[in-house]
Amino acid sequence: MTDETLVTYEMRGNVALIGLNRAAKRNAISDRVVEAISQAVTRASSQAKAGVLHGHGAHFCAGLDLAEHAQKPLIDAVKGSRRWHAVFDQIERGTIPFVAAISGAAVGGGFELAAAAQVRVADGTAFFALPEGQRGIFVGGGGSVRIARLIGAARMGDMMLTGRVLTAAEMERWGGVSYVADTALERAVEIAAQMATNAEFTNYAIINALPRIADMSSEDGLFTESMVSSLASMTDDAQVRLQDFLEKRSARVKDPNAGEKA
Ligand code: 1HE
Repeated sequence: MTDETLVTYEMRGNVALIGLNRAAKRNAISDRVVEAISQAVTRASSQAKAGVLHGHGAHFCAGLDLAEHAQKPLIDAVKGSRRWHAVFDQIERGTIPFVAAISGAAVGGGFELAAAAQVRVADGTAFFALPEGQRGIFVGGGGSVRIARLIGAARMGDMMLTGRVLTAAEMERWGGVSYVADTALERAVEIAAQMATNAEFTNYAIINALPRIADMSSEDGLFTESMVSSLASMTDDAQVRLQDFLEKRSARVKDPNAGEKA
């Protein structure tokens, strides 16, 4: 099997769809899958304005390929985990925003992959678990940082200690997904297409400045925010878009309650 078939790549308008394609193994992530994700993300970063991560078949991703992992010497396990970190970092702090479309299992490393995207959409078939405790291993794909920040370290610890499995609705209440939709992939593509219409510099700043500012002291964060916002205002894109608004050529923010007002 070539790496192109382990992970599919499709352009839809200016959105890149990156699909894990090992349905027979529930899209478990082997070393080669990690490299195929990296290649696809690199390609999307130069060709697309937003990306969608999804899984072919019924499941998003069953996590680390346990068959491959069981054979690994300690040093290869460390190198493997560090490679996951580097590749998932390309998604979390790259150049374009990503939406994870979650159907079926988002388990272990699958949830870690979803946590690297900027936005997560799940449908009614989705379920979330961190069964590392039962497998005698630990998260190694960045979950102890990303998932802990997303849902809180206490909830993540609960998932890992008890092995509990959460539905999409439960994970939405915990803040681990932002949207629950009828069809995760369709909704994710819509959201990505919307993001793709934003100013490129602003998207870049959202992706790269927000997580860094979250790691800073308030004082450093506020200073960095002033620098980034001033830079954004200097772009040609900002000048054009601000004029468009002032001269009533662009859409206003839509009031979701407008229909109820009589
Ligand atoms: C796998 C994997 C895998 C399935 N590595 N081969 N992840 C887990 O502990 C989750 C393990 N998987 C499952 O619990 C279930 O497979 C699912 C709930 C996701 C799906 O269940 P089901 O009934 O649809 O499929 P299945 O029959 O369990 O699996 C189908 C095949 O996929 C089967 O192989 P086959 O050769 O017998 O057909 C499974 O062995 C294979 N398969 N999941 C390898 N994960 C960077 S650190 C991250 C740490 C973690 O990710 S820990 C969590 C690992």
